[in-house]
This record gives sequence, structure tokens and C-alpha cells, in this order.
Amino acid sequence: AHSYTKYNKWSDIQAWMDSIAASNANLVTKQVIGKTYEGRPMTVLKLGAKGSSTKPAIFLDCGIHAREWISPAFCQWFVKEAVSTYGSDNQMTSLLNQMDVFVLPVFNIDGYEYTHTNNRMWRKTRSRRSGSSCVGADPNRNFNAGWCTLGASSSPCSDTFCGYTPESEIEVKNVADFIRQNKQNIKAYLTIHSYSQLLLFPYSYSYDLAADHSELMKVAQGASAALSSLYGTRYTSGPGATTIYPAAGGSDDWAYDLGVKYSYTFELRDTGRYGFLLPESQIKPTCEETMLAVKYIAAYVQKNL
Ligand code: 0X9
Ligand code: ZN
Ligand code: ZN
Repeated sequence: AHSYTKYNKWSDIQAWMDSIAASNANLVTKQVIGKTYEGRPMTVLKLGAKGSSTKPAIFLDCGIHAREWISPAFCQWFVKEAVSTYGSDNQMTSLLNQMDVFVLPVFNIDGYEYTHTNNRMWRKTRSRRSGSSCVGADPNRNFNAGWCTLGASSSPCSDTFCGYTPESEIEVKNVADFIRQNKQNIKAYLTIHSYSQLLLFPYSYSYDLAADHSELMKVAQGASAALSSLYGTRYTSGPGATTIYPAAGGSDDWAYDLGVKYSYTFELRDTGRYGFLLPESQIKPTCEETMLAVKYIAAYVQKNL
């Protein structure tokens, strides 16, 4: 059964999406953006007050990497908070009146399922190709942004395999197509990973500073301060290449170069004590503090439309 304070398996997340969309029809629409390699439906929940025409939007995804279980937990938490505080929380109400938030709760569903059934530490997709017995590519090395030039491997057996071509992974292609189709409206791209407590922004495929570096840094520092205000969790902000490591083919750099200025990668708790195996007791505090950072960025984007 589904619980916001447990790590839910895919079938429970699927049932939860049906149920939260059905019981909040004024605010939530389900949209399938394609299927995974193994045929699972990639479902985006569009959150926003209905009625008016197309609104500016934020795209939020979770679960690009299969073993980072706190990430899908956050997307579920975000949807819960959105529907339960719309109409009472002034910021959430104003946000969803003026903007839409597209939430993809699990990007790499096949990999996520595999971590529940076979190998808890799996990272990649589950695609296969004749010629190699190794399975999957790293979805966050498969976007068309300096693809496979830096911090990625061209070996199919590596955990950071960049894939055979940019967007060779169907999950990456589906998300990239969706963002391209909606790029006029999408003002921010937020992607949730773990772990290390970092708030990263472009670039990771290059040491060059982004054209919007100062503004991206200012917003990241504001968001980190908001996050820390709840329990004192410390975050570091900065461009990916120098703050974590150089690595090409990531979704954040790709979205930014497409024209989505506010492009951020979160690396949630912790800093390594539990790593990917973050205890379920930390789901609630992690999600509550992360909400403050995401809402900070959303408010900034909304104010600067
Ligand atoms: O290496 C990654 O893809 C991310 N770290 S993780 O431990 N979750 O795998 C960091 C991504 C930063 N952005 C880019 N490299 N574009
Ligand atoms: Zn990751
Ligand atoms: Zn809350």
C-alpha cells in the first residue's frame, strides 16, 4: 500500500497517481508521455488550477537514477503538499493559480523496479542491445549536452555509460520530446537526485560559467538558506563541474541550453552516512526541508515571469 513516509514500489506509485488525480480533478491531470524500454507508462502529473489557457510552467522530475529512492519519495511528497495546501497556503495557491507544475514522479521506472526486485544499487536504465551483454545506460549522461565528452563512459558495462547515441534511451527521448514540445511555457527545470546535499546548476559539461551564473547562484543560495532554516541541514550551491564533478550529457545542462534558464539539480540527503540507503525515518524531514527550497525557486520564477 502507498505511504508518503515509505519507499513505495512502482505498482503502488501507479495506483497512487490514479487516486490523487481522481480525487483532485480540479488541480491534477495525468498525461502519459511515452513508455519505458520495458513498456511501463511514463506518467506526468500536471498540477495547476484549471480554466485559463496555457500557463507558464515548472518541470520537476524524480528518479532519473534508480537507486536514489529519496528522489521519487520527494516528488510524491510535493504532489501531496500541493493538493493539500492549495487554497490555504498563500504561496502554493498563487503558484498554482498562475503556473502549472509538471511532475514526473519516476523517470527511470524500469531501473527503479529493478532496485526493488533484483539489485538495490542499480543506477541505469534497463535497455539491451545486441553486441553487449551489459544492460542499461546512465540517463543523466544520455542527454544531448556535450554528450559523452567528459565524465561519462562509452563502455556499455560502466555505471556512467552515455548510451549509443544522445537520447538512445527511450525514457530520455520521451522527456526531451515533452520539454521541447512545451519549451515556450517551461520556465524552470528541477531534477531531484541523491545524495550529497548540493544544489547544482549549469554547467557540468564545461568549466565555463553559464551566462546567467550570478542569478542562478543567488537563487540557489536563497533556496539553500530556506532549506537549512528548518533543521539546519547544510547545502552547497554551485555549477556542477566544480561543485560535484565534470560530467556531460546531463538533463540540467540540456534544459538550460534549450532555453530553460532556471535549471537546477538537487542532491538530497545525506552526505554519506547512509548514502542511497537513507532510512525511511528521514523521508519526512528531508521532504519538508526540500519543499522550502523548491518553493523558494518557484516563487522567484513566478515573480520574474
Ligand atoms: O552524476 C550525476 O548524474 C549526478 N550525481 S548522482 O550522484 N545523483 O549521480 C549529478 C548531476 C549534475 N549535473 C550534470 N552532470 N549535468
Ligand atoms: Zn543521481
Ligand atoms: Zn508539509
